[in-house]
Amino acid sequence: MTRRALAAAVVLAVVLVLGAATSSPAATARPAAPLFVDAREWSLSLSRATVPAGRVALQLHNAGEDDHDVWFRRLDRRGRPTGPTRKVDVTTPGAMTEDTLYLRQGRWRVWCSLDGHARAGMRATLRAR
Ligand SMILES: [Cu+2]
Repeated sequence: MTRRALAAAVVLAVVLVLGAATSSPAATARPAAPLFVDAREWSLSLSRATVPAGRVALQLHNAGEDDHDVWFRRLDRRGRPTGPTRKVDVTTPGAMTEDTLYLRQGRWRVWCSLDGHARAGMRATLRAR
């Protein structure tokens, strides 16, 4: 095999390996589970109480008159917050924010982080399983 043919064979092999990599299980995994959150004064309404654990395609719609966001934190078996907080950006009235979150299996506290909003009722619980 000439040096040039060898180089071409190497390039072809690399292309084939990369092609196989892009069709790996990660690319064919189930799509993110949709979750719609409707925020207003003073409630957070979730489109479902349970989502499959894993990727969640979240749509936060602000149906209120003030800014709102939505944060998620996993609860341990005793109901205590554990692990990092997943944060979805502050969303202005009438706007929609889309984000993909990764939610481990378990119970998640969901709330609006703006001052006093959770206390006023903008909180919910979501189960991932
Ligand atoms: Cu709020």
